Amino acid sequence: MFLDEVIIYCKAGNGGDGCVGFHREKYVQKGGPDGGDGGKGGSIYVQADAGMTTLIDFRYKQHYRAENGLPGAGKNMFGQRGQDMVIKVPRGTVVYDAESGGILADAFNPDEKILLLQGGRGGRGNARFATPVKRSPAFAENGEKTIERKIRLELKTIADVGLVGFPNVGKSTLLSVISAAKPKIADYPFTTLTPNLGVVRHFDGSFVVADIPGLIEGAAEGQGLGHKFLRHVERVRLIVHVVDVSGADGREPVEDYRIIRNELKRYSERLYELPEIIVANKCDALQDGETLTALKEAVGCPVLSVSAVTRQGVKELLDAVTLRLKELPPPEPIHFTKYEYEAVDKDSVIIEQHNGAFFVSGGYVEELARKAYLDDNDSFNWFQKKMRERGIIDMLKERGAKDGDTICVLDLAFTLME
Ligand SMILES: Nc1nc2c(ncn2[C@@H]2O[C@H](COP(=O)(O)OP(=O)(O)OP(=O)(O)O)[C@@H](O)[C@H]2O)c(=O)[nH]1
Ligand SMILES: [Mg+2]
Repeated sequence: MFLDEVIIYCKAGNGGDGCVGFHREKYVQKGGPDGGDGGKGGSIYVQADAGMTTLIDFRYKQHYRAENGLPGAGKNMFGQRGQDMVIKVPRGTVVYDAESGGILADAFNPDEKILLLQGGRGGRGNARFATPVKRSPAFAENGEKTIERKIRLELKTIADVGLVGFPNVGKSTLLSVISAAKPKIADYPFTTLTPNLGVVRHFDGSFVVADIPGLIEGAAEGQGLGHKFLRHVERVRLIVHVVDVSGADGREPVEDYRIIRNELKRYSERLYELPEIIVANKCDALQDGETLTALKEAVGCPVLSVSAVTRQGVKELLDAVTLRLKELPPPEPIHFTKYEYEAVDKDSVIIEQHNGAFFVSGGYVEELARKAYLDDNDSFNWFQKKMRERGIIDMLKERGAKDGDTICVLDLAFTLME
């Protein structure tokens, strides 16, 4: 079974919570804080697996969760990191955030591990929050909770050559004689229902050919099997356009050729502009030489006369393809800007209180905190001034923060002082 589009649900692991702990030892009355940090949650990666050709496995397993980080412990012990999860996908799978449609990854390079969702940050233990004023903080930070994301996988096969043409023109027959692939072949339209791939070895080189279901006029509007399989030739470097010139089906080769060109154009300009080799197939059954001559005149570029059944012209076709591929740039991944999940709303200010400490988060404060350096007085004053200007100090007071309380923003912990 073949499947080229699926929705799955992925969640990176939560970060482990930080620990509140105090050093204990005989004869030492008040040990310092020694609660360790929580472990980072496992991240989710995708990896192209050359052995896979369909997304069918994802129909049976839709939920993917990486392991959570473990909480920190006393004696400054870090919590264990959650294990990452690697989702294997066929080569050529494009990964989208299903809600926004933004592209997250293109599993193009074999075996490359691509980060999809980052595991949650581990919370910091209380040892990290000790300040000269508050030497024994009795609070720690919670680990970051991650959000489950709805992800869409779309397979866009990676091949060098795409076979396109009307149904029944002999595309699959051609694939079967040039490669070891064993596609279904029969004398009726729409024999091929899903793409077939074949590796062609010619002299000392090789290339991959994709054979897709036949197209008909109006494929763009969903006629026949529609356009949906064209995504499997979207990334090829060269189109081999197969036309039946035998006249056996009562078709007009020139018209057939134009209809298919038009459908390619309607699908995408890029596909339309790809270099093309035209194959006049079924030459063994040519009823009237006129059709072939007419096609050659109409298209204004070389047309290769072939018979997939007798193999006449097949070697010449492979020579021509090999030569053409040599001139063409190597295939490359799609160009895209990775979709970034909105971390926090830019204007939001979130104040959380645990065990007497105030945790402030949100786009603006976090940005400030990244710039500030608390050991430097000027920098710290600047930071506080900005917080005050933005009304964040007032918000903290409204929430009950008093002088001497600890305020935490990202990695910074400081004492509120008026
Ligand atoms: N005489 C002759 N018949 C051919 C040739 N190539 C293919 N055929 C026949 O044409 C019919 C259709 O061949 P397929 O290879 O299934 O055609 P297709 O283009 O893959 O068709 P779809 O999968 O429906 O799009 C079969 O009966 C083949 O035997 C050829 O060179 N000469
Ligand atoms: Mg076929």
